[in-house]
Amino acid sequence: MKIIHCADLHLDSKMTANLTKEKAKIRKAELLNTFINMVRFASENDVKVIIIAGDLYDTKNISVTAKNTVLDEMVKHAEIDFYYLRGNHDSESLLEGVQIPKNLKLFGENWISYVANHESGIQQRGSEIVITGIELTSENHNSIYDTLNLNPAQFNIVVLHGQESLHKAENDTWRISIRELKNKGIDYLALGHVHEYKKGTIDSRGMYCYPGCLEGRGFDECGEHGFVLLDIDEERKSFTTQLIPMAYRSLYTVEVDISDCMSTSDISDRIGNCLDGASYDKKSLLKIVLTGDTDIECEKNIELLQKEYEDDYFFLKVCDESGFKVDYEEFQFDESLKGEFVRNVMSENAITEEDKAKIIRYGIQLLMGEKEL
Ligand SMILES: [Mn+2]
Repeated sequence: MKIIHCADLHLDSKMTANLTKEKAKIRKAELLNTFINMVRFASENDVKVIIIAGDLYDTKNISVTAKNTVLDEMVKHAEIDFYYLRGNHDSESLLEGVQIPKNLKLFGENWISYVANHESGIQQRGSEIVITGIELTSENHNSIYDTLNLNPAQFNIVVLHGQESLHKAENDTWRISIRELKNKGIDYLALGHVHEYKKGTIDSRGMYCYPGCLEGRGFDECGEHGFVLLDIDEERKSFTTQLIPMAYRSLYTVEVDISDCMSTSDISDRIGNCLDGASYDKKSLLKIVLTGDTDIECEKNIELLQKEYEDDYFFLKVCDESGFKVDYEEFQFDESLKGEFVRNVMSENAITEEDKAKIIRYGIQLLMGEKEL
């Protein structure tokens, strides 16, 4: 049986951190459309189950569109069972006043187990896939390890939403101890909460996995995003997993070392080389980070660089994290105003080295005739 494991879709995220209102609106629609695409993939590839391991929505106030779209997709695809376990961002409101579709299975504050694809008759042969989950609360998060009871003869998928770690934490509801889940008969632990793809082993039998979010939203969610596809051989109790990229757009942080550049034009060439080498899709969102230390006399106009490249991608911003290097020996015996200025700043003991470099940089820029800094 094929099963999709997704999490952290954060539908209805504001998306305005980097984007204009108009682009944020487009991006919001794309997030929702990627959910539709995932369900379409499931339908076309004979996937029987979609597990949503929390944070389907980003906020409590869900738009009518986002709510309707998710429920309508479920109703339209009666051949797929949806297992939805709520995360720390989800609230009751998705299900308020709506008729729960027959193929939507929910979890609660106590462990609940479902036999996957129950109607198919597979369970009669004693080779069921059982999906078990619990929504963490401040009351239950310490006791879930003792109350979990699985039949080791079955193929066991356990669903949880929280941060994996070795130990549990008394005061942290959203912490999951992998160590305490050892030897419980788990084959696959379907997790949500961590926004990038991550997997590891629980014990000699089982593994845990975070699919990461379905679409990257900010530059802390760079790179490839999608869902995990499990292909389970119920008879042999063996399975494979695979990350299927599904995101419509990707985000990338591109570091560009500008150490020996002397002008905006030099820096632009350097950026151009990096972008050409990586060949990012035009749909991408890019953050160019300038690094390294330039000469204090380097002429550098970030706005111009931004303008030069921003139309080539859906979104691009240039962040200057480069510093300056001051060749003090060069100014030691310089009799010009510049030399005098540098020596004055250098002799100030109350100023940090980093600040000295900045002050010297600004002073030199002014002396060189740059009108606005
Ligand atoms: Mn979460």
